[in-house]
Amino acid sequence: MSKRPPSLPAQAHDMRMQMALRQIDFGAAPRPATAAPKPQAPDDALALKRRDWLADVQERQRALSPYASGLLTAEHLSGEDFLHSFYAPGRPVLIKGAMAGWPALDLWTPDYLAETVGDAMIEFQGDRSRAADYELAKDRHKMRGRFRDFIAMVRHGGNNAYLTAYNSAANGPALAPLQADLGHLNAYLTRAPGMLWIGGEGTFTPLHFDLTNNMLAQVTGTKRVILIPPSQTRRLAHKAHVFSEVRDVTDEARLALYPQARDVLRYEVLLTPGDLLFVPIGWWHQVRLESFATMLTYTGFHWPNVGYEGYPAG
Ligand SMILES: O=C(O)CCC(=O)C(=O)O
Repeated sequence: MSKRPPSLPAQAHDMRMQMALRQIDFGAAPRPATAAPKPQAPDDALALKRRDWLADVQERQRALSPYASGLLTAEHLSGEDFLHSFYAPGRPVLIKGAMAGWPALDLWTPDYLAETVGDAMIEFQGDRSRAADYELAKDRHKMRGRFRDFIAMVRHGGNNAYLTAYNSAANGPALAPLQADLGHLNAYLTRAPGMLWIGGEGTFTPLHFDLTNNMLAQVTGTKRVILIPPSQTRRLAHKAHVFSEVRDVTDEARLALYPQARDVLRYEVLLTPGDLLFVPIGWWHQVRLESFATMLTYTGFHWPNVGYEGYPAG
């Protein structure tokens, strides 16, 4: 008689796997993050080459599985699944349906916004057509005006004026009447308010990454977002702060200047009303408005979100 145990059904195999993972401490409390590593010495070229080599090898390995690479779309994503599959691994995801029922989705037209906020004074980013570095030199472009006039300026398109997350600290009281039109995303986020973006067709945010994890919540209109994993950084001429000299990976003129960016690994998403896009810390992104658009960026996740501490800004 054979001594071999009978083969296990698939479920039992799963259970064994889970037990094994527990034994190697999978269920233990997370270890505190180690201190930020010292920045690389600028002359440590070999170390940088080795790091880039590993990033390429790992990206090729991820490409073996559609579950491990690519941009997934999810519906009915629980907070726990979001944490384990996306937030903790630092992987973007497009979440559909989570904003269903938010009154803003029906209400936020340019006319409604202008009527609701009226002549309250707001801060926005202006005069952007004058200088290509309008994101890097944010402070130089801060302007003030009546909200109604701002809407009149952006409703017909152009990249000259944009109300951005950077202006949100100054705009809290003026924009407060819009709060009642927003719902909550309790599975992923605390009740900390989001930061509002309002702009017209053709508005463009150049390629950069953020020092926090961000949840983008599209309310009105459409935005085309290009996402590029951190593994591609060496192709993106990363010099000033969190910006890429390439600026726009769809612009032939820029690609002619930075040809290494032509074959960068990238994902493209069209954000439509009611979509959430999770953009993990360090993921490059550029955004183009394809119509008048309003969106909120949230950073108040239920889990730590403090990557900016210790960033070697240069
Ligand atoms: O929507 C935009 O123009 C830019 C959004 C963005 O970069 C962000 O929220 O991190």
